[in-house]
Amino acid sequence: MSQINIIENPSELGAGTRGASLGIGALQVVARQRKDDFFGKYERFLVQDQNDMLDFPTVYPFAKRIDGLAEVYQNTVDIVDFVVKQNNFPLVLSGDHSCAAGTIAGLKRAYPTKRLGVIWVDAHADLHTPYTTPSGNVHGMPLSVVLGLNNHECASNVPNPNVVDMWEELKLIGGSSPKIEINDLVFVSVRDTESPEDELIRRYGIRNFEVPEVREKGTDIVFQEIKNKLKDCDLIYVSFDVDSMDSILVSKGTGTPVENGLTPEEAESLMIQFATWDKCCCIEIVEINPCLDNKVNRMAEVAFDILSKCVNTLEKRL
Ligand SMILES: [Mn+2]
Repeated sequence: MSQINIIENPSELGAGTRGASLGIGALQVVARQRKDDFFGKYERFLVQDQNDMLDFPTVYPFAKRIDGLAEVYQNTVDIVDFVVKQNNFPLVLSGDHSCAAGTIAGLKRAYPTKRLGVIWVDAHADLHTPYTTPSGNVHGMPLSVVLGLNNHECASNVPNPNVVDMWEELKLIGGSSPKIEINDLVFVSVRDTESPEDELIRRYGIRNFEVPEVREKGTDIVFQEIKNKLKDCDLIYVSFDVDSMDSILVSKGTGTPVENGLTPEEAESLMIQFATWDKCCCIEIVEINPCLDNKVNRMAEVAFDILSKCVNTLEKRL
């Protein structure tokens, strides 16, 4: 019988504001305040971060600290692969969302022949590339890494040849590229995008369950529709960026807070249902930033509630 393993990846190299590396600690504070043994009862693995690179300027403005991210991804791949090969379930707690491309690379290494579907619960589409990024922050690019996209059609930047090489290498970490098919990606709650991303969403017809649709149909129907959309996938990875939730209802304790998001109840209901799905092989939660929280540690409290209920559901299933 398989067990949950916690993988902690505190990398925040991809974020534009500082503090996402403290998100895991913020969750731990909540667990301890509630005398919940969440962090004590599962085996835990720590990804080696490269956050000391943040003490120096980056020389790659269109993919900031991409050199350090390659190392983080390699380490993530090894750990995810190890956990899966022990027949355990990787529950990944990460800093910024760039970490997710390393997790997906690890899943692909562990399951090279399986068709992997991705449910991306996020305010953002994370479909930028070094050619299109307005900020250079790689947490806006992880889906392009795993989809193998460049989006030259919408290019506004000319990254230097070193970055081009590193970007192509990043896509190959974990074995092959692309790691997922674009039809096997579903967005939930994406509502803050830029035109190069909108163009990709249009070009490929990426399905986005926007907040009004989730509210109107209800989370049960949305889950059934997602299941149907991804029915040909063998395995499903769920990436939960806490900025998918409404920044007014929850808090601003995340790198890029956005209003008009999911309620905590909607997010929880969806995440629990994803956890019931036998194809769900990995769940990751990202972008909790206690340094930015305008309500003390509220984002971590809400995220911990969701995480605990997901874990209860997983335990019944595994
Ligand atoms: Mn994100």
